Amino acid sequence: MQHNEDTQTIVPKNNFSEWYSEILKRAEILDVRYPIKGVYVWFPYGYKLRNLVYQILRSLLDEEHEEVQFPMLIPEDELLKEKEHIKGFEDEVFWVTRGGSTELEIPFALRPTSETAMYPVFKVWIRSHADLPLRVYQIVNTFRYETKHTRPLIRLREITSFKEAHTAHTTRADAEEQVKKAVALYKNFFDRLGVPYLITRRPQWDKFPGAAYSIAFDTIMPDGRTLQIGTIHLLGESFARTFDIKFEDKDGSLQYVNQTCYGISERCVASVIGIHGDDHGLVLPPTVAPTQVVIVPIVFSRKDATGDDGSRSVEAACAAVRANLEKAGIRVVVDNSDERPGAKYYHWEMRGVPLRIELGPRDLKNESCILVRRDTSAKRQVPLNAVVQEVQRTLEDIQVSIREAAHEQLRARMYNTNEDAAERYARAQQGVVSVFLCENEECGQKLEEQLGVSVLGEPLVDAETAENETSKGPCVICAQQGKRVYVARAY
Ligand code: A5A
Repeated sequence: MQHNEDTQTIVPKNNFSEWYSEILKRAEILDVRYPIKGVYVWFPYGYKLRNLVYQILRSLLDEEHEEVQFPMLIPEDELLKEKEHIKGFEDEVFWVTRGGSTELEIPFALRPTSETAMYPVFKVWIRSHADLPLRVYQIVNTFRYETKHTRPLIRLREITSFKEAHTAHTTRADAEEQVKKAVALYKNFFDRLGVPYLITRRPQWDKFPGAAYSIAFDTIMPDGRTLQIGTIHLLGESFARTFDIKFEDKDGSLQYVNQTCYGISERCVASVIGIHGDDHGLVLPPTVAPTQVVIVPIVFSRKDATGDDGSRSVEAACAAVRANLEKAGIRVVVDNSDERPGAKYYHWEMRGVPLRIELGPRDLKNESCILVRRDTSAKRQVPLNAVVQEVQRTLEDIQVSIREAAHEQLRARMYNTNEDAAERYARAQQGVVSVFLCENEECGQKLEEQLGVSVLGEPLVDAETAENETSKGPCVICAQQGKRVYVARAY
């Protein structure tokens, strides 16, 4: 292990855009030097983080879904079948038009999402009510010719880690039930990442192309802009009618299936990085940290390291601590490189390792070591014979406290400024503003223009608070009856 990076301080996080680029590079998450716009390369460390995040997502999905893999190429005629859908995507599709030097008779689209790849096959898979519900997912790359400013992990032209789930049901009620389950699943997922979210129903004029309605998870990034980190769509029968997906019901009649789909991309990794990181680099929740504990031997001479004089060596003590932590299922490394301790601290802090153990000759004499938390920098002396329990307990503490800190940040960026137009404008530059808006698309667009924001939609509240009397009021644009909506500058 050689850490060659310079140890100069990084751009402070309050300059979020530059901080973000610098962290992706210095923590070796993503290499942005690939020569296609919006297309990037995962570094090994970044990919380890990505895999741990997706392992959580996978384990949640595996409870009720089966994993599949569909082709990346979609024949043009299938892609064009669903009129609403293609209207939404036509400007974003990459096309394969040649095989070698031969023009293809039917061009192939690179999937921007896989409804039109999957549903012609659902038609032949689904025969009877006994085949339903069908619940599948895949984690694949998808391609979107994004014209807005591209950004690593946030707005990609090749989305490398697109998790899309697709379900089919006998009734609309069952499909709506699935939407609720998907919301619960995404809540669970983001909770484990310590990423706070707002859940809204998108305005009808901004739903997923082809859906009956769309529900979105958004988080607030440190610059006050929201990032949509997941969406859940009730498709109803629209795709079933287009792709003729029918099942034979118990009474022998043929019925269209009712569908849902829901997706998450590597934006979930961007949210972990953006929300928890600080001026020293990444701060990773223990659940997804590729290395949860780094052990740094503090040695001043060869003798300290190896115990030449017959005393117990620091090296051996570090190896023993590592073995015990590994046995307890903790992801741990010992940094035996030739760097100075300070350079090692810098290296592992940048990578967000939640806990550092420092162990030197003096600690060894006391049969103890020092635990240092990445999130608070708090140091504590811990007896070597209790190190496993102490590490486990501290990792749990860190998980909880970085999640709470993130929720605190989110709450601090939520503003309720229905009354004053100037204040509304000012607040919309800093976070999420809640206002009343009617369902008219023109009012939505006027508001978006006035404030330079996006309408996220109507917040979804728990059943107990649904009666909240302030959820309705006069539209800020036309003064007709409106509903409470969130607006914000969005990525
Ligand atoms: N078939 C459904 C699931 C679908 O495609 N929905 S979606 O278009 O809303 O995409 C799902 C999620 O992928 C979005 O909520 C967003 O978080 C993410 N996403 C969309 N476009 C992206 C892009 N260009 N780069 C990175 N992530 C993107």
